[in-house]
Amino acid sequence: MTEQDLLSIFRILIREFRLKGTIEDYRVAKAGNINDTYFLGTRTAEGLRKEYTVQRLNHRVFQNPRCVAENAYAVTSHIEKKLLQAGERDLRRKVMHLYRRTDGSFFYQSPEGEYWRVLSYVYDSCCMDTADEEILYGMGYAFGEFQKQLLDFPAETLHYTIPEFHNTPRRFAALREAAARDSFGRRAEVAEELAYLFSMEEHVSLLEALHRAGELPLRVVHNDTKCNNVMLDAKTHAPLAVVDLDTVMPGYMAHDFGDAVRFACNTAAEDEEELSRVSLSLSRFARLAEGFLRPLLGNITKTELVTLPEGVLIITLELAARFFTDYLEGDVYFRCRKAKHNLLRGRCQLALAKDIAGKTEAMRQILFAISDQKEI
Ligand code: GN1
Ligand code: MG
Repeated sequence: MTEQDLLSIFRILIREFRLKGTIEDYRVAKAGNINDTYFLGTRTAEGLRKEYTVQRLNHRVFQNPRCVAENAYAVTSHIEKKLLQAGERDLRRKVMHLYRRTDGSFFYQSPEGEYWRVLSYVYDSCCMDTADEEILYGMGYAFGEFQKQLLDFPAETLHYTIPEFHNTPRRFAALREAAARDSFGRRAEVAEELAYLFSMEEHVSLLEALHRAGELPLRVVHNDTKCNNVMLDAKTHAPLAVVDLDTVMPGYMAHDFGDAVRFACNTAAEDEEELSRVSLSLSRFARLAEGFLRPLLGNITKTELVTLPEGVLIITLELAARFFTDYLEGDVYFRCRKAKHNLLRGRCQLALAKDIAGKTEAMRQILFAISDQKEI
């Protein structure tokens, strides 16, 4: 997309969503493997600076944009109500806001069929891909608080914006199918990795099985709890708001906890090529877990607590399977920023999963020690 095209889209969005001011500048958000995100700065006639988040939704991934918007709206309205009841004054920095067009809709569809939307920008904030242990506590707290705010929200009323998103057995089946097709002749290159993944397959149906047995409640789950989805105060680094609500859906708490740990407690980046650098840091785990559990202690079930470490393993195996599937299918889902990016990501997640598999008991002990401070 050329700069001219982008600027003309911004002008249309300013009109359609009744945003204040005219374009002053914009930045492209670097993170994100699915949507295109921009931060748009405007200036009003009175000289006031305004900032907005503008996104082009990937509608090949999110095939029903209306459902994505309805979920985000329902969840943010609920959180907003909670914050107001608690006397929160800084509402706009504590919960994401979705702008509506004059007809009430949340998307502008361009003549090319692209879906554009406008979200609030959390003022004076930053986000981080990696953080020290103090900030990690705050990030865990933000995701725990998000869960807490939604404990009384009827999860079953939410849409599945991506069907079977964290159905890990289904993800493994998709990997097996992609390997059988081998449309790009890449199977041989990942044979060893696939053999390890499939040797772990028996572990990945635990959460579904417990739910079916009536032992694990369905919750409102964020489903993409990378620590860079928590906006922090630019100066104090205190957590402000959880963003990126596209995958909010019914699910299990272990998924949110697991994904947060998978990303933030890895001693390396998500796509680290030097696999000896990849591992799960238990001290980082302890800080993140303390933060996550703090608002939830007393509100979650014993089974939920006990199965949190399995969530870490399952979500890491699942993402490895997803990256390898995309590699086998010719890199059509995740945005690739370098050659063989999905292969590298898959290998990194696999190395992490191997390390995690040997640390589930250690993780559980840490969780017990934290929860001992208060009855679950
Ligand atoms: C995608 O685009 P982003 O970074 O928000 C993906 C997540 C993965 C993540 C891995 C809708 O999230 O599930 O965990 O990449 N989102 C979707 O980095 O598939
Ligand atoms: Mg996301």
